[in-house]
Amino acid sequence: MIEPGFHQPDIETMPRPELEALQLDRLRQTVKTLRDKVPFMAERLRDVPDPESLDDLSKMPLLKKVDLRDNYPFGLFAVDRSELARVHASSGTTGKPTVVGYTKDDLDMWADCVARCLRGAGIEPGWMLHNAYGYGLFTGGLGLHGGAEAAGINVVPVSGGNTERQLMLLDDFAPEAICCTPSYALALTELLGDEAQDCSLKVGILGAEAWTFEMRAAIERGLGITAVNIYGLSEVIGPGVACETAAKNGLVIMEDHFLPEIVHPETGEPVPDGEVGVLVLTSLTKQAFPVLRYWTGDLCSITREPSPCGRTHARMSPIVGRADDMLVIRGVNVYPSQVEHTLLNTATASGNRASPHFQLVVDREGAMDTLHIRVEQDQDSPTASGNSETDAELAKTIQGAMRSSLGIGVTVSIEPSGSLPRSEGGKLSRTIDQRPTGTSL
Ligand code: DLL
Repeated sequence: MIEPGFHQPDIETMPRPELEALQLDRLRQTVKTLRDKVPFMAERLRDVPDPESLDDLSKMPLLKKVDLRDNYPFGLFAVDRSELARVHASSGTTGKPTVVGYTKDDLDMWADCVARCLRGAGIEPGWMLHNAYGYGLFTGGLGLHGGAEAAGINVVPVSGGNTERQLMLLDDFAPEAICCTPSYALALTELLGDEAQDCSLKVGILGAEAWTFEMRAAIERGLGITAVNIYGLSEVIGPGVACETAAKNGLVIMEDHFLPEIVHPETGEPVPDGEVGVLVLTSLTKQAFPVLRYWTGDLCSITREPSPCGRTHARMSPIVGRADDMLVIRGVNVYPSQVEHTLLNTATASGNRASPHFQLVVDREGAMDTLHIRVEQDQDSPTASGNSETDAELAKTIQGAMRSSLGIGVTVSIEPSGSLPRSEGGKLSRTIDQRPTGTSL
């Protein structure tokens, strides 16, 4: 039986009135920093009074992904670039990524948040953590890494991919804990087969994509572990904004650093605790890239009831969906608009042989998500002959372009011109998601 531990018990169990006073103080400081240091935000906040209470937050302007894109790369940072200790990035809605920055203090705060997640999941100092999240611009690998070090957990920086080597290291090093996306955990479970039962793992910290109760059951049964759900997004910090404890009763939000609101997806008005809406997050202590009311696009509900384990911070439900068309494929965020952008550039570069009509088919093979892009032949192109050799060449060019812009491998097929659905006046969904639906975690 895995028991939740603590990393910063005084903060994690702080009485709510004290926590809320701290939040208001920090919120006022964050607003001041934004007014003083970020011209774009100073303009946005020009006619907005300072918050007198936490309830005033809902009267302040929202920050959306498009604002980050418009200020690419460093326009929303509140410190000089010489004060940055690190930058990360995640996929944007067009070809450009969303860039986020950290000071040394930000990195320490982030590490403490992730350390709370790891200890809460029942991982003990001195255990070994096999970290199979990708290291690089993605926040997963280095985010979990910093948290493990802060908690005194021995971290193996395996990163993603090379499954053969992962299996060998799991066998040889005998780690007690693993972190990776749920779909990768399921893939490993299936590959290990009967051997999975003998593996050394006790705890899994899985997230970066939505998963289901069925997936959790299969992973826990297969590997003989307790698997907890970790949530986060680069714009706010990365992994560790919230995480389930080993008791698995909601994802505890690190509320002394991130102030959550749930708002109606269309009106943006606050919805009561317990009701599903869009999660909006405000950072309370970040120095390099403070965010006020960041619209995550993730749908969930929250409760502020204290948890049986003594934690007083609000807890969120698992993410039940997205309010926009972002797809999360093998933990990587993909926007149809980003595919379109890449396709248009490639089409021009390749002599206009592809049209801007495309369809995304998302599926699951074994445990892994797959993305297939169907692209229409441009009927005016001189090479639009339906010639299979030219088509194969074009598909290969697009595949290469997608790999570098989306950061994941995809398959591409060239379809006859006019064969893909067109909008009939209303919204055209360019995505067919054939992944089996289970009960969302
Ligand atoms: O995915 C950070 C992360 C790394 C979280 C490792 C957990 C573990 P981004 O690449 O910016 O950051 O993607 C953030 O991924 O807005 C959600 O839509 C989705 N997401 C993240 N965690 C979960 C989860 C990282 N546990 C976007 N359940 C978010 C469902 C998740 N969706």
